[in-house]
Amino acid sequence: MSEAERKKVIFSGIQPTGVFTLGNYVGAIRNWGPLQDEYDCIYSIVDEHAITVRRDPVKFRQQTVEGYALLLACGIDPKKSIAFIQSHNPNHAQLSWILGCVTQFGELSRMTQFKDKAAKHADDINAGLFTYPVLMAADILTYNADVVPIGDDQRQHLELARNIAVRFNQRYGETFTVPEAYIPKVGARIKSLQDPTKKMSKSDDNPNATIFILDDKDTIMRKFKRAVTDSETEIRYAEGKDGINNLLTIYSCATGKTVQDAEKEFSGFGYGDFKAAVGEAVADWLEPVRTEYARLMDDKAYLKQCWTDGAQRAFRLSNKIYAKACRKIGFVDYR
Ligand code: AQP
Repeated sequence: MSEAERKKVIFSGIQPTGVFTLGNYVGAIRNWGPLQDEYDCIYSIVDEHAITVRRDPVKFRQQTVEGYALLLACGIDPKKSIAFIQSHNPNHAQLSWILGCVTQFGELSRMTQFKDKAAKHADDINAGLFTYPVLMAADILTYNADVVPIGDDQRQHLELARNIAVRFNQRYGETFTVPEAYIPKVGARIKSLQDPTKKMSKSDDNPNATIFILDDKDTIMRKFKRAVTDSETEIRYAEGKDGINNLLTIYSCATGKTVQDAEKEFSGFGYGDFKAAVGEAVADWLEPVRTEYARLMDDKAYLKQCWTDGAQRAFRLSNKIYAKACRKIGFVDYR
């Protein structure tokens, strides 16, 4: 197949650290489904990344199965795309070791996620937390992915993956594709409903801060009702109005309307009515995901069949690139 005929390759992943949030959905996963026709897509539940924080094994195994079901419920078709669990393909961890040897300590020390997570988990600043971005580079480079759809918080990690690819290629000869980030224009960083200067996160201690994509309508309405806004009365997107900006962004993503149209629609409304309208829109938007998730969780045999098939396809595909990297670096061939 000529280079012009080859479909571009997409890789992206999400950690099975709990039910996905509205932030994960808006910033990442809702974009993954529509890309499946145009690209060769590889989507992963990245369980190896998740163990950088200590987890209860029983709960973690359950969350990984749930995460996989959520991936499919969000529109990933395991026939069109490769949908698999990261630890089922050993090439990620193996390549990560090689890439770690072309990554500088100083580069990893500058990663803001490491600094944030190290502060949050001060009693367990393990080496995995530090080398997390190298594993992420391996996830992407082992498939020679061209494009990586991510939220804005992953921009710095993606930039590092690009630098690692360039450095390896310069040192050992052309091996890896240098990936491009695909970051949505609207909704790249959905903020906490309780502190709209912070990103919405799965592990926020405040249950009202985060919308989980399996929340029922009453819960969604209640959380939006309590969302922190400001002391003004005007619904417009402006500097210093983080809470309202976040709600306008969410409404725009849930309805497909622009932020400007949303501002016009709610001109003259009170904050209370606006919050209720955002809640309604989000609940309606997420309803099909909840229904499909319940259906999939009733058919574990099907899920297992999908992730087994996904693992085999992911392994086959990544093997070629991993073997090439081994050759280039000077490892003795045994195949
Ligand atoms: N708030 C967000 N807005 C937009 N995009 C987001 N993403 C995450 N949060 C937002 C994007 O979702 C993808 C998967 O992210 P992840 O697996 O790294 O998980 P996470 O939710 O980002 O992890 P947390 O919240 O940091 O986990 P906890 O709370 O367990 O520590 C990525 O593409 C990310 O950009």
